[in-house]
Amino acid sequence: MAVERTLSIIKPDAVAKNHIGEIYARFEAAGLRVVASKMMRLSDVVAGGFYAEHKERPFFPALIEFMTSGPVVVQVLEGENAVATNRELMGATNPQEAEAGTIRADFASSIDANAVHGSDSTTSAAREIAYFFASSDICDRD
Ligand code: RTP
Ligand code: MG
Repeated sequence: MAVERTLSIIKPDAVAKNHIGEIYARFEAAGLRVVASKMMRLSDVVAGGFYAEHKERPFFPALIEFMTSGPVVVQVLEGENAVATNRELMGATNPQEAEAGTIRADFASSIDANAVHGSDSTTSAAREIAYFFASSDICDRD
């Protein structure tokens, strides 16, 4: 198995509900390491650039409004198969379809307020990590 990195965002709903620590605990229990992390408020421009692939979708305005509605915590996770491991921990986009025990099943309330983002491929991960972090922000532990 390959050691990968993935970009994770704890979205405004989960930050507002004080679930940062519980979500970090799930990453760590699954063997993922936090190797970079910051709390920030996304502007319309930053959120729009991050989700540029969805610009033409009907849900785009609601997505940007939600992602800019409060602070988020952005982190780089590192570990074996980090992209797929994190997507498994997150569960389905719609929390009503998410498997029991996943982050979205336990902490999300709707398809908009769905607690976390995770990169969907290693290609997306590379783009998304570079979008938020300089390579000097990422802390290897060896
Ligand atoms: P994310 O990018 O945030 O990790 O979520 P995802 O891969 O599971 O889902 P994606 O298709 O990339 O959609 C990005 C976010 O847009 C919202 N969405 N709403 N109303 C809808 O049909 C709809 N579809 C997507 C969700 O909040 C989703 O997380
Ligand atoms: Mg996505």
